Amino acid sequence: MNTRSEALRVLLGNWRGYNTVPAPDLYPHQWSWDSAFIAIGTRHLSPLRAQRELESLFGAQWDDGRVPHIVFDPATPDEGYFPGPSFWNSKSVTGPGVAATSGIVQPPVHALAAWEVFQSDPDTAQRRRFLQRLYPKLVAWHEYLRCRRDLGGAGLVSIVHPWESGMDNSPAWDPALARVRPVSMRRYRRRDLDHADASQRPTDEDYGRYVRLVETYRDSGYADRPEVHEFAVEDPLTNALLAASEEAMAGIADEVGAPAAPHLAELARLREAMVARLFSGGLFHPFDVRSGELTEVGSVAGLVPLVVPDLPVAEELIATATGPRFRAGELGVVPSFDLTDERFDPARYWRGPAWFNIGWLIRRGLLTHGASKLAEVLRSGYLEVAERAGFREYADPHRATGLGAHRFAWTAALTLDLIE
Ligand code: 2M8
Repeated sequence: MNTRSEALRVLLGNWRGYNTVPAPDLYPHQWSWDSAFIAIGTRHLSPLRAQRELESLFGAQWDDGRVPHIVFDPATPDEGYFPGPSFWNSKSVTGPGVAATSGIVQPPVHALAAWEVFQSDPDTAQRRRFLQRLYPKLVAWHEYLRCRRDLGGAGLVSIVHPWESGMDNSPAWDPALARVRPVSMRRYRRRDLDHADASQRPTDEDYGRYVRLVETYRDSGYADRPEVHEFAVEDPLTNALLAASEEAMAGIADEVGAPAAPHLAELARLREAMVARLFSGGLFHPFDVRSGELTEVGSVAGLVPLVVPDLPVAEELIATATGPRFRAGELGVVPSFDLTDERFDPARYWRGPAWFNIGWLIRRGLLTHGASKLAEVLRSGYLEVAERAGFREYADPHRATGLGAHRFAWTAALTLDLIE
């Protein structure tokens, strides 16, 4: 197959006028961090469309600055995805006239994407005042995370639901999630299993806990008081992407005539706090705010801080990435979980399979830190998976078998970016 034209075909097929759905059946709405990765690839197809992708997402931003993790497509019936708009009941907070959304967030990779999109076609962007309009929204978004989500008091962002990590059923969440009482399955119906193989998705027990956490947050009016959150974890990936996005914000600020220095100061502050609080044994780990302990498991989220410029522990991270726990150099892709841990599962979602967005981020981090050989190994490794397996949601890291949804938008978008 011609990988480039197939990737374009997926992006065109999933485009819905203002945004791109991650996968037509399984994920029929707009997802926050998906849109950022999709924009990064779509800029090679149409920089204008890439700008629209981000603009439509920020069009659904809440007054408090949060960018919801799902913006629901009004043309898709409520039961097309669970939990749908009626379950989240976001309009009770945002009021009518605003798009129905979820009330949780996803990792803040948007400023980084906006800066990449701008650079691909500065003329169109300047004519449309793309960055001028987006910059204040990005500032409000980062402020929400910094001010409302520092639940641990260490200057780091806490996620309050595993879905906020983007790595839903990672074993990294198991200990914190175990304290949450699952909602009975009789009270809701999973829709994901209509479209995906149960052995490649989170378990029913996980889902019961995800639903409980949404209900509690929703019933509090989506308040961020610490006592509302049974699950509160400082996630290395979320904080690393915020730091990398602050670097992008410095570039954006320069472009729109705002001071860049506060963004660079914020980047430095986050980097220092992350290393001090989350780094141990060659990897970053999540800090469980409720137990007051680091969860020392080998999630690939712990390698993503490589995207933070001038990271003082980059060499240790690269050694872990290429060592027995992730074997990135041999495999050409990065598994989502420690290969040597008994919980590693090559087919179950975020418990082992390799994902394109994570590979893309780690490759970027390797380039940032001068490890260009390994970066190239990953680039060709992921391209080979796309050629062999098509644009699947994730892949078995050993056999490179494609798994999960077909025609998955960020896989197509990031493949395009790796080709260009
Ligand atoms: C997955 O998450 C959603 C919930 O947000 C789900 O399982 O239904 C994750 O892989 C997440 O990272 C991704 O953004 C989303 C849509 O692709 O799907």
